[in-house]
Amino acid sequence: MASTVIPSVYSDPHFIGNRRVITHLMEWKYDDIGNECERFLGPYGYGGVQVSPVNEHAIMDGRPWYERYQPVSYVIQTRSGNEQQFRHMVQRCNRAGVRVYVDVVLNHMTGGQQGLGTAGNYFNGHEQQYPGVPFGPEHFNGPESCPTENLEIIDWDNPVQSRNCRLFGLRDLKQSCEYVRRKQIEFLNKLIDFGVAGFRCDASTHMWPEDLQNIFSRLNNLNEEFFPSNSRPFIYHEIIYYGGGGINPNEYISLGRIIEFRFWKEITNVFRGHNQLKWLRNFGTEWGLIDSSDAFIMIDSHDLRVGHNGELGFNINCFEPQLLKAATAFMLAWNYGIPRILSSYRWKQIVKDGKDLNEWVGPPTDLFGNIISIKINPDESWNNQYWMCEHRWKQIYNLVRFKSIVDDEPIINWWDNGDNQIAFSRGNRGFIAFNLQKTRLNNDDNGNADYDKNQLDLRKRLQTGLPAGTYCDIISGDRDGNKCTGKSIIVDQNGWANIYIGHNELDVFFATHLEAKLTE
Ligand code: LM2
Ligand code: CA
Repeated sequence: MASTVIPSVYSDPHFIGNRRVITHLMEWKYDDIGNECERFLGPYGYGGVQVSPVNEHAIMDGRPWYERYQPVSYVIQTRSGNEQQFRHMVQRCNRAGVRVYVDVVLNHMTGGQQGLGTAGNYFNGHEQQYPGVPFGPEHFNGPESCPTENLEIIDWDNPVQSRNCRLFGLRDLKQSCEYVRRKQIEFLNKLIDFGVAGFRCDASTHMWPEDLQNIFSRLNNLNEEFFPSNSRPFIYHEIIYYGGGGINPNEYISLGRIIEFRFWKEITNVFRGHNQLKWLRNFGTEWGLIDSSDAFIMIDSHDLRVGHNGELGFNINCFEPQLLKAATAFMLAWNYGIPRILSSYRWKQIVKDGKDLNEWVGPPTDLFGNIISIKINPDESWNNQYWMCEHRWKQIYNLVRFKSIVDDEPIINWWDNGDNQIAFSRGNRGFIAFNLQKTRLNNDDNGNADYDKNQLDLRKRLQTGLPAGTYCDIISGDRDGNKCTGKSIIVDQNGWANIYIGHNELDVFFATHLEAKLTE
């Protein structure tokens, strides 16, 4: 049983204080991330930042975002910056109370092409030559270890194929080889010594758990300048699993946390109106998900946003901001796993036959191909023609704070209307309600045309669990000194309050917590 498993030594994110949430500043430059740690992530209570792969990768035509998933060497140099800049960023973020996690691609190098990497190293994928490391053909899986004719993964549920054959033609490293392990350990230890708190492990399904175990066990403890002694790196694994056969995430549980794709899928399904909100009452292990203490969760990601994994039109991304905020709100309010918010750049989505023709488009650049910096204006707006900055959306950062405030308090006072309105408290520290009744009806084609519009509103006296007082809604507004800029509720001596979420409101949820309470 999962609950008897000892939590992995790699499952602690090393957040400072009661910080609880990670954001992925996809493709951001290190100087910009350093600034953002100091001026926003630190002050607004984010626990950590995930950075896109930092090591040298193939330069591809048109500079797609996914070129960063084609390593050429372990030299730290990309369009996000060089080693000095990375190192400086890590120090600044740690000092601002924000941990840094690096996306590491250990499974493979490039596809079959040849060319130059971002640090100027030549490579030849066809011949499996990577002099920048150096790696040669003997360091890759081939016919002796991969049983398929063309060395590609064909049966994804077959462990030998999945681990020893090529993922989309990407040259597959032989991690059973001591030399390969040593090169990867050197790279990871360098990052650790710079002060990172851990890693997102790309394509974990395609690597043998025993190879990863060997590599991780030889990693340094985290840098004592920033972490308590004997701290182990935090590691979270990409393992796409929806139940049934195939490679089971349990194989990786001793190696860190698992990115729980079932969490993403079930929540997306509900918020898209394909399942009723009321069922979420016991959402978690009772739905077959892994233990909360082993889980890492998300609503959107660098892949999902363009329909890599999942499906365009199902996946929720920045082009449906209200839906993204609502699903993210549930993720942040529920007591499960470690949440990550994708913060993306803008691209022109062109949907054709269920595919985004611009799925490849990389970060915004100037005429010379340099990534454009984030620019924050005096009124706190930013150059949003380039950067979406989901982590700066008020509904999202206010719930990042909510999560810190409610801490590990249990979910109590669950209420639902038997359909698509729900509410719950987090102990006596926070309260949230959702009204997706309208969304459901929008997607409901079974002809409820004469449905009473009033029934679409959530208008109900509910138990909030909160101490008596006046509380500001942190979604429609905020607390500003001793007044509310948006909605407010009055909680009586017994914790009850009138809650209202109109069916035509922009945000379909209401939330408040102890720090949004007005003084008497
Ligand atoms: C991942 N997790 O396990 C990342 O989340 C995902 O973004 C990576 O794929 C994948 N593993 C490999 O690191 C991305 C992208 C792919 C892209 C690869 C390599 O989603 O589309 O594949 O990076 O850049 C691209 C082409 C593909 C081609 C391949 C090899 O899209 O058509 O396959 O390069 O040249 C022939
Ligand atoms: Ca592999």
